[in-house]
Amino acid sequence: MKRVATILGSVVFLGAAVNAGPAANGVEVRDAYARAVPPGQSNSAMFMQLTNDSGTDRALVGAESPVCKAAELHTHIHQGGMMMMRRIDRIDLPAGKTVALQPGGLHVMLIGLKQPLVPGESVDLTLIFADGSRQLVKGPVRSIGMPPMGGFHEPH
Ligand SMILES: [Cu+2]
Repeated sequence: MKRVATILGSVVFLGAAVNAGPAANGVEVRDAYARAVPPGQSNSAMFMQLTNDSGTDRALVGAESPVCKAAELHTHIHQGGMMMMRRIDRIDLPAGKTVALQPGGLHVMLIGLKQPLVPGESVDLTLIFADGSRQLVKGPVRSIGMPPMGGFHEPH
């Protein structure tokens, strides 16, 4: 019993130390995960659901992760019949809404991976919001069939 209490205490303490204030921030992050990539691949992406329960519009303006040189906010656009990624400055999080970062849409791009992303491992990502607050997110590495919109042909 005593041990459980100690562990819980340290988790709470770590959370408070890392986050600029998740409660004050009011953005709940769920289902965060990173895409597994084969060794030698230098980029990957991270996905999640962001629910803004704060009652005020928020926006994601950046991210950082120890697994890569730079993390960027990206979206996909259709251009000339092709799906292309584009860097964006912010992802708006309207009050009361859930915004999905998912394959084929918005995502956090992990650029210049410093280590292979192997399924079963976990990736730390710090989300940076427009009001300057930060929130640490941990997500498992998962294998996912990549290209979106059914454009992926699995070799037999
Ligand atoms: Cu991207």
